[in-house]
Amino acid sequence: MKSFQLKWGLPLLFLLAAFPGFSDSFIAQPATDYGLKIVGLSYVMMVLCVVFFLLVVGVIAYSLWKFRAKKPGEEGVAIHGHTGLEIIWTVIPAGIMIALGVISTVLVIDQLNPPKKTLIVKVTGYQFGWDFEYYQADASFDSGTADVQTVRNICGNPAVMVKLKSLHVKSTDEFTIPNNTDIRFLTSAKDVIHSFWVPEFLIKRDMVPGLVADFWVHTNQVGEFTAKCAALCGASHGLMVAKVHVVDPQQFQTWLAAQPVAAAGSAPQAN
Ligand SMILES: [Cu+2]
Repeated sequence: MKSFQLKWGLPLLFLLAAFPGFSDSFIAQPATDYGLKIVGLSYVMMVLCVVFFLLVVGVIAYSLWKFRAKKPGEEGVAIHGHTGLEIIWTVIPAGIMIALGVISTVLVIDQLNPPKKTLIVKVTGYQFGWDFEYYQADASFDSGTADVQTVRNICGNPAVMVKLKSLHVKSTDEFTIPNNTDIRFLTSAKDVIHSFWVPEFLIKRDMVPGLVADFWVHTNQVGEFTAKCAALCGASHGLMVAKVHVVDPQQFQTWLAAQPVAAAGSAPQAN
């Protein structure tokens, strides 16, 4: 039974994962443009894995059968070297690896170049909850031309970054963002290392005290999702979940206007 699992378990898992319906349990359905690209790339890699696994195992199985010793004591056919084949099975995998590397690099670089105008949501993790602050660049400030570190540092500087609202209340367990909008998340932590993860965004950032890490997404789906802390951060780590409401932009403005402003001086200082 064990050998059956070893032989067939993994390829079976790959095959099942290639079906979109079944793969929901492995990879979340993307709710952002970036998520779509990541899932697309994952499927391309998955299909390549399955194809090459079957190809290699198929050739091995065929060779075992074809070139077997047919009678007791008889030697199997000994074959050594085939320059043409060796070139093919070196060049093709190398080409695929380079192509996947280039595509992955493009996706990484994409994260380093957020659009010029984004809604900025600063998320601060603490034991055991989240603080959410909303910022928008002042009209005179072009966040697209400022380097990443500058944008990370300017939150809270009213000269360039307008704080729209702070949802700093103990145990904030939900927040709202607009659909069809470029949103830049700046993440940090107050006490220990946390990790901000919304599975449907297909991107995750570790939240380290004293550092601000960012990522950006373009939301493309209205719905309710769950933000989770993805770093074991203490006894009540499991309670660090927050509902994410992605709503129409007009609805977002209404929601934001209705939020009470956090008391002065209570805003978290994480960076
Ligand atoms: Cu945590």
